Amino acid sequence: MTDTSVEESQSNAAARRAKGEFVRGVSGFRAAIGSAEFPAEPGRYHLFVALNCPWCHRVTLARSVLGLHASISMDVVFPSRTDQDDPAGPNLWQFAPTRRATLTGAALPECTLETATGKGHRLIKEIYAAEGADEGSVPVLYDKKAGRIVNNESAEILRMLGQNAAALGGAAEVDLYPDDATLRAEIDALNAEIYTDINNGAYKAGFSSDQSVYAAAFQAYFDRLAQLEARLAADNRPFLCGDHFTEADLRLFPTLYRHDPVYYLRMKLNGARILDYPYLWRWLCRVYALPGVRAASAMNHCRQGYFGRSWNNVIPLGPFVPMAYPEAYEHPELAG
Ligand SMILES: N[C@@H](CCC(=O)N[C@@H](CS)C(=O)NCC(=O)O)C(=O)O
Repeated sequence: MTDTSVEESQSNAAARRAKGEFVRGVSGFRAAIGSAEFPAEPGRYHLFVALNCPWCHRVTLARSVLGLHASISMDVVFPSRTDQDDPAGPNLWQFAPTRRATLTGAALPECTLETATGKGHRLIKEIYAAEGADEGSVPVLYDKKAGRIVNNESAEILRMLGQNAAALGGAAEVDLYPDDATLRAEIDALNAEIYTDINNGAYKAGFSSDQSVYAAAFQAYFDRLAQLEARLAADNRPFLCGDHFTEADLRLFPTLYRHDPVYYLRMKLNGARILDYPYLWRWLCRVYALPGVRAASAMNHCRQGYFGRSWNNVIPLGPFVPMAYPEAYEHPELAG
């Protein structure tokens, strides 16, 4: 059975796609750090990410809040994919640290070359091709010692970084998935709802070409936001499961961080802003203020990456009322 906190059901996927529904595919590499094949060792593992990609944002957040900066290296692709005239074809993630971003007119300082395989690949696709795989998605967790991909499913990467944080050389006192059966069941249930209606739901709203699929995703997204707002409001709890930041908070954050400045417009999620939900807004600011979160979040990459050819590569600049983003996230008092 599909774990709906990790990936969506693929039943009738071809027919659903033909009808205009965006159906996310299944990731092919599913091994785990901590196994005999991939032991947990500091300095051995590497991440390939796009900072605009919300699935990558999960793993950059985990790396950062768990204090794994020094022990897990990372390369960052350019947020816009290859153009139509690229010799390898369009829509591919590429390492291009000198490419100019249309948003700023300059290179993006976070972008890197590929430094982990020893081959200096230009494209993510080439890293997969070296293992005979025809995939091209990010994030990718890579074993530098074995020269192999470990896993390319963000939900699993996030979980294994948390579970192996100490052995990997993590420095922080953060436990994203504490060893308590009741709490784990609560986190798992939230993860599934948040994945289906919010994280992946945003893509269903923005990338499906069928009005009724869009309308259902729009409704489910805002219903879930209202439910999460009520959950936080009920006892004024700081985080989704109470007093402590957990995996459920971490997985909600990338979507809400993008909502007002990007998704409201790009994903046609213009029902309301997060700023219109006082408890969710204050939660967003609270998470943003946690050590490591701001450093793992890159608003310029998010803006640059979502407005490609069909938006003329021109990036909307707002909102600036009541304040520009992401600076607004330093102001919990902005919401009612
Ligand atoms: N299940 C994957 C999905 C990742 C995913 O969809 N990544 C997108 C970027 S936001 C991607 O790389 N798509 C390009 C492709 O699949 O070729 C995960 O969560 O890790």
